[in-house]
Amino acid sequence: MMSVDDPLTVTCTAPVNIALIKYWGKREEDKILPLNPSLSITLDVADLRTKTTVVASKQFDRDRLWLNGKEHDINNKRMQTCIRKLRQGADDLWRDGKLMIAKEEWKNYRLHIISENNFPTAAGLASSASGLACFVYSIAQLLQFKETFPGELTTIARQGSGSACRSLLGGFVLWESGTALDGSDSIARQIATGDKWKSLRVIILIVNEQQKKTSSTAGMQTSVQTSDLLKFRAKEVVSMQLSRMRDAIEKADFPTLATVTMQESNQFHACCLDTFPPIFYLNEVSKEIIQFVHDYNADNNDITVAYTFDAGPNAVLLTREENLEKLMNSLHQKFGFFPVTREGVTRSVFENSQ
Ligand code: 2P0
Repeated sequence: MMSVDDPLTVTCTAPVNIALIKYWGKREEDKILPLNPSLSITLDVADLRTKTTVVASKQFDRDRLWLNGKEHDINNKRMQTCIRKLRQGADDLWRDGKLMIAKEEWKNYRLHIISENNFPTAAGLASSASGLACFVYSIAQLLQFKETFPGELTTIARQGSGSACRSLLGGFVLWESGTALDGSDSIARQIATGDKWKSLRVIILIVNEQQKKTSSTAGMQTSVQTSDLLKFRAKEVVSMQLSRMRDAIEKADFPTLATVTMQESNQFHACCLDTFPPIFYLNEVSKEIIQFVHDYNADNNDITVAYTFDAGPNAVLLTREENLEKLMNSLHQKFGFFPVTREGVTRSVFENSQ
């Protein structure tokens, strides 16, 4: 039997994804099964990303986790579920004799996980998505995890944080709500690559870097309990908007993509307002940006820019390359700041720098 190197090290990066059709609300809390399907675009991993190094050693006395230089408790339920599921997956490989490493030896290994974001954490910029996607992917690499069905890894990342399942894939990504009780069909899959729409650009306007007051997890729980609008949305609205969006992606129809994106953002924030007590993620600057986008499109007599906001005041704008310079100048004139990033949708997902 081969002996395992000690320490073993894997470093991976995972990108942020931005939801165009929003996930808000779970039908099952423990397995993180969503009320409705969602659809996102994955940003280029070069800009907004999490980088995670996992070191496994027999010299370590326990598993430990550092996030942006500060130690965090790794014994939270979600991370432990992900680690357990990944180890189970590796168990199957051991049974099949596909791993060169003695199973008994693995038991003596402990993990040190060092993770850092190159953007504000928990400010509504999808840090939990890239963070948990990277956490799961890095450990999967270390354990040489092989999927037993397509999308299995996304079902594990989903149990770390719902939106994380979408960050395992590039381009346009659909997260199915699924119907199975065990969550095995609530997977994320790519529905179009970034190449499908090379001219698409994403601009991020940092309005406030502070951590949000209401976490997404807590906020959506209260919404599920109290918002009638959220129930109506999940039942009557999302499937229609999803089909319009998929059609728009297929045809590279920007005005429709933009319209549905803005309507989705607005309905998500309307659900937050319909939650009791209400949740306010947008601030006055966010609202000015919304007004700016509608005025800009009206002045141009065309829909050339869209906004979307997640669980925070920061804006994500979508436009096409040919409109980028003019839009950036207008933004600068109006708000006096330049966006921090402007990325196309790309196919780049992970680099494994082991
Ligand atoms: C989304 N958001 O689709 C929506 C839009 C925020 C607004 O996914 O409880 O951090 O870990 O599953 O994934 C935020 O939710 O929540 C989110 P959990 P998560 O991107």
